[in-house]
Order: sequence, then structure tokens, then C-alpha cells
Amino acid sequence: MSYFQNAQMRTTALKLMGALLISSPLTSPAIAQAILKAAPISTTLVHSVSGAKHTAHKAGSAKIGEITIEQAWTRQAPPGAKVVGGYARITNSGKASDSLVGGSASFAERIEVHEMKVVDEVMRMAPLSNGLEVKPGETVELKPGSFHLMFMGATSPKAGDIVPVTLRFKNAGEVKVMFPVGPIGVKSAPAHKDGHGDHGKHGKKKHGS
Ligand SMILES: [Cu+2]
Repeated sequence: MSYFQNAQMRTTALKLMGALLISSPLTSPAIAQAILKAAPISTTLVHSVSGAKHTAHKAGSAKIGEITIEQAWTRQAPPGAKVVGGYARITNSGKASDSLVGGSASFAERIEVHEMKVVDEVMRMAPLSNGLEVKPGETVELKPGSFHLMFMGATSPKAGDIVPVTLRFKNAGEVKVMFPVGPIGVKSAPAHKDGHGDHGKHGKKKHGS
């Protein structure tokens, strides 16, 4: 019998190996990438649709205070582009308003929080100087064509990688979120589509604590 009881466990293990190897200075990034590629991204990254307890350690998810971040992602920039968008779903389960005001990432000079708005009948993006408010009990989606993070002066992350980003909230403070990176031009999260059929296969299994 195989050491790994099923494909899901094997996949998760591969992911962990890949992550460890990437963090090890002794290992070639190419080897780590090969291992990550061997693990189908769709089965492992995000099982975080519900259950805050379950989300804290998943790629794309994090929690700080009353703020929960889910389904964070970014994408590879087109060749030559120095800016790239970042997206996530942010929920405030507290009793006070909070605002996403910025953050930092090793691959970007700075992070701005942008909105899209129509100026002279043209959709343009503009920084939100006071940040993006998330009211008590509300969920705000950062997504293409709407609110988004803008990684400025960025060295593009590579499709298939998972990159650390620190998000800063006015009240809750800073939180690190791992952003899966999708291919150039994609309009939705690389690892997760609402309604995908994957949950049933491993819903009863533990995958991490
Ligand atoms: Cu923007």
C-alpha cells in the first residue's frame, strides 16, 4: 500500500515539499518548481470558502483580529509591465469599521489600493487615499475591474508561484498572506473557482490542522 493514502494527501505533501525546498537556500529553485508543478494546484490551494478556523494557514487566506482574507491571488505581469494587480476577498467580522490601507511585498516597490471609476466615460483606476473601507459585517471583493491592490514597480511574480504579501489594515494591523500567481491576463483566481467540484473528495480528510 502506498504511503500516501490518496491523491489528495500526496498532492498536499508535494506542495509542502515544494514550499520547503523553495525556502531552503541549498535547493535549486528549478527543483522546487518541478515539485510544485507535479502537484495539481486546483486540488490543494484553497479549501477556505467557509470556516475561519480552517483558513489561517492556507495559501490565499489569512486572519488578523476580526479581518479575514480569502482567495487572495495575483498574476504574472505581461513582459515589460512594472505594475500588476492583486485581488482578495476581505471580511470584517468585528463591530468597528476597518480599512485596507496598503502593504508591502518583496517583489514590488510599494503597494497601492486602487478603485476603478469612470472619468470622461473612460474607466480609469485611481488610488484610494484613505484606503478601502470594510464595514462591520461586510465583505469587500478586490477583483479585476473593481477594487484591487496595485503592486507598483514590480518584478513580476511567476505564474505557478505563491508569493508572500503583507497587507496593512488601519486598525487590525499587518498580516502576511500567500498569494498564488496565475498566468498572464487571467481574470480570476488561479486555484479556485466558485462551485468547483473538488471539495467532496477530501471533505472528511484532515489536511493540516
Ligand atoms: Cu490599479
